[in-house]
Formats: sequence, C-alpha cells, structure tokens
Amino acid sequence: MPTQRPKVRATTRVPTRSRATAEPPRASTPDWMEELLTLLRNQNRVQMTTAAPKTKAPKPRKGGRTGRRRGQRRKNKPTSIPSQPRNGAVRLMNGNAKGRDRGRVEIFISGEWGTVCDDLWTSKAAAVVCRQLGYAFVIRATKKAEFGEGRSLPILLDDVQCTGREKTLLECSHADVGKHNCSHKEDAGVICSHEEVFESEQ
Ligand SMILES: [Ca+2]
Repeated sequence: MPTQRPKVRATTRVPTRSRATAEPPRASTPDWMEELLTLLRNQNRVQMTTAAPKTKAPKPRKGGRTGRRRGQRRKNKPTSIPSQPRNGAVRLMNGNAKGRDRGRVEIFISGEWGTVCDDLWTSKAAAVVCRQLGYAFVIRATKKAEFGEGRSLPILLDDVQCTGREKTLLECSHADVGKHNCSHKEDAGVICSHEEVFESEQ
C-alpha cells in the first residue's frame, strides 16, 4: 500500500463557494495559486482564532471603569504599570497587622521606598499621612522608631514640616530627598483613626 498521501484534500480545504466563484477567471489565476491563497487565508484564520484567547487583556484598571471597547485602544495603554506606586505614596509598616492604622511611615519617591526622619515631625505631618491613607483622624505622630527601624531602606525625608493641608507628605516642606542628619533610630511613624479619639496626653 502506498504511503504517499494526496497533498491537498479538495473536500476539506477548498470551500465549494470559492471554487464556484473562482471558476470564471481561471485563466488568470491558476488552480494551484487559488489553493495556495485559500490555504493562506485559512491559516490566517486559524492563527487569529487561536491567538486571540492567549492575549490576556490587562485586567486591573484604576478606578471602577469596566467598559472597554473590544479590539480597539488596547495598544494605546501598555504604559501604565499597575504595580508601581505613585510618587509620594505612603505606607505604614510594623504596626498592628489587623487595622493597619499605625506604623512606621515609609514613602515612595522616584522609584524606591524609604523612611522619614522624626526631626520636626508633628501631628500635622501625621495628619497628612493619615489622610493620604484614607483616615480622617490622627491620634498622634510617633518618633524614635516607635514602630521599629526600617534599616533596609534609605532615609528619604528629613525635616518635614506640614501645614496639615497638603495632599501628600511629599508636598510638605522638607530637606532635599535623601539628605538627612538622622539614623533609623529616629524613624517617624503615625497612629491614625477613622474616628475621633482622644488619647490621654501628658
Ligand atoms: Ca534633620
């Protein structure tokens, strides 16, 4: 039995419709070319249908916008890197794990996280940090690494002075980023609250 197969199975490969329409201009386009063309077209179709599910749509999007036109615009938006925090973003470290309402203040500036020195650190600065994190109230500003020393990080801010109205800690006046006369024993922190609480002051 001959193992050789016919190269082209006309029944599966060439749709009857295209064959019918292809018949009149047969003189100009030879059969082999017609078959090649349909083959290429089919290949394209197959590639497109298999490739489409692979390209994952970048799901996370800021805000709650859900609607997106399919197919369009996708190429315009790859610049937003979702994992990168905004410049001036803050986080609280080493506080209580549950509420995250307190901790050592760390700030993200120019691509890196760092700590804040407690020189001139007041509740006004703490209020800015708390508001940035969604807390309406500040209980107090903490000093002297009350929430531990962020030794693995650079000390990015020193001599921070806020009016309390700034949107981010970075907007407060401060020494040049990275310049300080501090050690991590002076790491600043905050205790925030969603409710107005009066801690007994001394
Ligand atoms: Ca200082």
